[in-house]
Amino acid sequence: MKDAGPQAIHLSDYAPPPWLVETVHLTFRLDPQSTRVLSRIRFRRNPAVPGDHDLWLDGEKLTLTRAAIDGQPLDLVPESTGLRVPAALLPADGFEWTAEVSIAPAENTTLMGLYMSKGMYCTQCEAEGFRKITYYPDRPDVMARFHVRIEGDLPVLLSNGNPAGSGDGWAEWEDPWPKPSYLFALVAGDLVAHSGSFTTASGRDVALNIWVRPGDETKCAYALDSLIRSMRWDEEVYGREYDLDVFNIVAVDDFNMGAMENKGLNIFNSRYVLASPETATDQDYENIERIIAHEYFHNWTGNRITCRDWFQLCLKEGLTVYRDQQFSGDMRSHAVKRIEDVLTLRTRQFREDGGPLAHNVRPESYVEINNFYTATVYEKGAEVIGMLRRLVGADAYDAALRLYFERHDGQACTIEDWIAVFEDATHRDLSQFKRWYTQAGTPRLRVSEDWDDGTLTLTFRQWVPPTPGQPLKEAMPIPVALGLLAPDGTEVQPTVVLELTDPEQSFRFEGLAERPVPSILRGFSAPVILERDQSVEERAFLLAHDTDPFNRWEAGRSLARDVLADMATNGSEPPQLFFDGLRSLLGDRTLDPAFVALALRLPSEEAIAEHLHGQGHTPDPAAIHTARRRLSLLRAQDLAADLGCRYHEMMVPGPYSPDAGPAGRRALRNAALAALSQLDGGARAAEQFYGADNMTEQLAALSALLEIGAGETELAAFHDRWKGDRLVMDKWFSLQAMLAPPDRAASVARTLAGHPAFDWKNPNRFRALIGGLAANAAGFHDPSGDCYRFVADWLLRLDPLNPQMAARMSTAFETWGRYDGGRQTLIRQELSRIEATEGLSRDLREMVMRMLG
Ligand code: 0A1
Ligand code: ZN
Repeated sequence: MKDAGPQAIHLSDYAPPPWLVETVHLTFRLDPQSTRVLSRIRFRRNPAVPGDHDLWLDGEKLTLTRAAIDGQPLDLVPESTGLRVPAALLPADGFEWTAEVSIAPAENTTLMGLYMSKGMYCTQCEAEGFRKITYYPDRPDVMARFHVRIEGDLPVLLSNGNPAGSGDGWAEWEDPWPKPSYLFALVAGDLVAHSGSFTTASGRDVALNIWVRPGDETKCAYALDSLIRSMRWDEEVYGREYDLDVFNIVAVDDFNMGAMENKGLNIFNSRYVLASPETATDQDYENIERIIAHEYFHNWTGNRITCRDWFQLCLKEGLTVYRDQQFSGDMRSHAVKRIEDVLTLRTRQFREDGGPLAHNVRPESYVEINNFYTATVYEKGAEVIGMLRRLVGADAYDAALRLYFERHDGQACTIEDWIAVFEDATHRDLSQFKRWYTQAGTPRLRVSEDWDDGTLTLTFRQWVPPTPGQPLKEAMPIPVALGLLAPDGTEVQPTVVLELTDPEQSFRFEGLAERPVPSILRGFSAPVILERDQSVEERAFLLAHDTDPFNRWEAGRSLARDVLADMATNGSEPPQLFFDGLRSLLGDRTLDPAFVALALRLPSEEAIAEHLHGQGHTPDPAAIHTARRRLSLLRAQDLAADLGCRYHEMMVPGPYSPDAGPAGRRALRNAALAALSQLDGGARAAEQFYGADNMTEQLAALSALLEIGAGETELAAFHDRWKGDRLVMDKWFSLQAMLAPPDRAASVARTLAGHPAFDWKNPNRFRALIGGLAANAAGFHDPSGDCYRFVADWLLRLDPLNPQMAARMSTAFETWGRYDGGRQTLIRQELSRIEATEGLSRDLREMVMRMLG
């Protein structure tokens, strides 16, 4: 790998802060062009760092008006990244720093620090946004108590912690819990609240408010309900109570990510708060529930116990994702949730792990930390926690977590601390397990079977491919959950967890009457790629009989993937057994409709490309697209009667409810609709589109129409109906970009970019179009290279305004190495063009350099 650049920061260079902060008093005099920020900060010496040290305060784009130490004015010349106060000026036993700076929130387009969104002031400080607000040691291992005063002519003035007084044009907030600066937040605006309350297990009353722009308060009920369920769940399952008198959530339209866990004042992308049956899909509701839970759970895993430095990001993110996955499973269906989570892991994380951006769950260096809020840190980070729980068992996991909260409350910790807690609680040596944090790449696991006179021997061989900077790998500890099924479908070996530790290992199962069919990696017990030579018959058998719902789904999935891979590479025809397997699934009324809907979903074109690449082929996006469409059509023809039946049966009567039951029925019904639309010219879909009283059914109908090349009238009708709703219009943009025919994708995208509603400075809208196009695999990779140019042009346009977003979206190009020489050249040309651009942000530059390798 090329060096990430001169400014790379390395984990091995970590040094504790010589100065710690006790208390912070901030006063904000709000003004769009010139907000004054007054700070009074009490510093004390860090006893762990002997000697005399300068005081380094981070600060970016700040205008310093005055600064003093213990009231003595200082004459300091700021550097571009902060201020240095020489040790000689610092009283040895501590001092009070005071300063005044001015900033211009209305000019801040980066959406980091203090910025404005539709007349509302709001902040985003993770990871390093606080330094755009005032001079401060902006690092997570400096934790302090904050007192905030906000002065401004706006009805609602919010910050972290508990209210500490308010009057006309001012409000004060006091946060009793020491926190790092990245958890600071401020919001001011003309907002209204949808309110509720929660009484904690120990009887503390907490006021809950969801703050939105006037008019949106009717769309907050589900978010509030999700918050209350999250609070109860964290008490019941993890014994964690909330620790302030108020919990505020604010929805903003301009936000780079999903949401942010600021102490007592979570700030959300409005798409993960606002929902009504008419405007939000079942998927939106599920996301709201999940993200509300995620941010709430951070109160303990992230806020009370935080990260020592940003290399430890997975300490809070992996664990919190794992906790939100457990929560969603408890609220809905564990089987369905697990399949959905694995689908996300494979689409986003395996893709990352297999390309030039692969990195450890705990990275060892970075140029721009914002580039490491990745699927690897989040989703693989969560898988690592799941494996740990599988290895030590549920009770030991609970004991370890109790110890973690007890031992580390109020601290800024590392992965070493986390592992030590598990070692101490279980008396296990987890040094090999730590490789999951320090070795990148998705392990491949090859299994072979040997049957001899009542004994089945399974031999596992593991291999971790090289990744940037890590040519050689060591063996990973892999928990393999496994069961055995007799030929009549009965389970002769219930699930056991085998612990692989060596490059090659065999396991024997003796005394078997007949040769069983092994069901391997049940529940997807480890984030690995399992390679297995398995007949179509055996897969169909597991699809029909596996008692593990994940592997039952997986059997159908791998069958579909192999069928598609064959069709795309050698034009073969799908086996009848494939359709028969699906028919019996479709006809099984004992199965959860949500599960059946997932089993009917064909692997994405992206997933097939990745699989083919892994098998040593060069994927052809056009051939994959054609094969997938053809299989979809053949399947619809073969199953037409059954699909028609299920379509009618799965109608959901009565008023809309986002619960898992009715949502699962709609999922199956809409899967049937998409299939049937290939046969009926879109008649049913058009009928559903015009008759729908909820967005789930309306959007699914529109999507079914677009997929068969119809839907022009409906697109226009949809636009007219929803042009006033930003979140729904995002769907209108992304659907068209995603489903445009491959040879027209670039022109559709250009037309959309020219649409007056294409407000490209809004992250959700930008992502809808550019992300939608990148998800249109055959379109994006059209051999003309037109889409590559289009996306590169837009990244270059966005970069000066919002580098974080531009860098994120550049991952559209991360798979370039999979494709043929022609496409590789075209993509590298675009990446090189970006790299050569003058004034490129550090964010985008780092990404492009890593992708070019
Ligand atoms: N900690 C948040 C993610 C987050 C990170 C950076 C942000 O900057 C724009 C915003 C949010 C979470 O895990 O939800
Ligand atoms: Zn998080």
